[in-house]
Amino acid sequence: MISLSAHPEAIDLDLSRSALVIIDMQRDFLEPGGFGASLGNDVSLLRSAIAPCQTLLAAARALGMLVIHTREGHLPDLSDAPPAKVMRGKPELRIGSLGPMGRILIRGEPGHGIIPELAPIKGEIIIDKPGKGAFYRTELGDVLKEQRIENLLVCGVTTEVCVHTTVREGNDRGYRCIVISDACASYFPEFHRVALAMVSAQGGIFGWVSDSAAVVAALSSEHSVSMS
Ligand code: TIU
Repeated sequence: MISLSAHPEAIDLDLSRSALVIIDMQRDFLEPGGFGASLGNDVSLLRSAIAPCQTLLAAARALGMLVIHTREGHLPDLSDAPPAKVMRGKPELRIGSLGPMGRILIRGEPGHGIIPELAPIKGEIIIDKPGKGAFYRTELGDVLKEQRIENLLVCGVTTEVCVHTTVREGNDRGYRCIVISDACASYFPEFHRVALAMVSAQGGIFGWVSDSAAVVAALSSEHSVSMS
């Protein structure tokens, strides 16, 4: 059991009941020519999350903690992509359109892959999800139940979209969700800041917010740590 410093208050975690969940660190969101760029975003804004995610991943691997990577994307025939999601933006840049990294947000295409800096290794779980939340129409709930996981250390992109949706879904399912602030990022820095504030406000209405330094210190020492 460790005590992790967090907002609105420290949280005790049984590491054997905890998983690191890395949300959608895919080329489609972080590299030029993918889905994020097709929506008009500056994808370079997400790169700040890479190094903190690498640090968390290394610490989790060193401890043998369960690691789960998620990927947002759709089947090539778009049968899992509702028209309400597809029919937005410029027709030539929609989900399924051909871009420089293959068809945008389609499973199996180069752009759908996790960035090389955070490539999964053998034994880590990859959850393919058609929605913003990692629980919706995926096996994540079953995996967590089977592994007897109670706590989710959540990082990835984007803070206010897929990280938030997953944390809201997880919170409703009874998981303690701790968002790792510097290991998340948004195309909108203000949304990132406010999204984090929304998680920990009202006594931690959706969960807790910590940072990668606090998590790594807690994981490596298994002692109480304080956030800077
Ligand atoms: N557009 C945006 O901010 N995010 C997404 O569409 N998906 C994820 O957050 N992964």
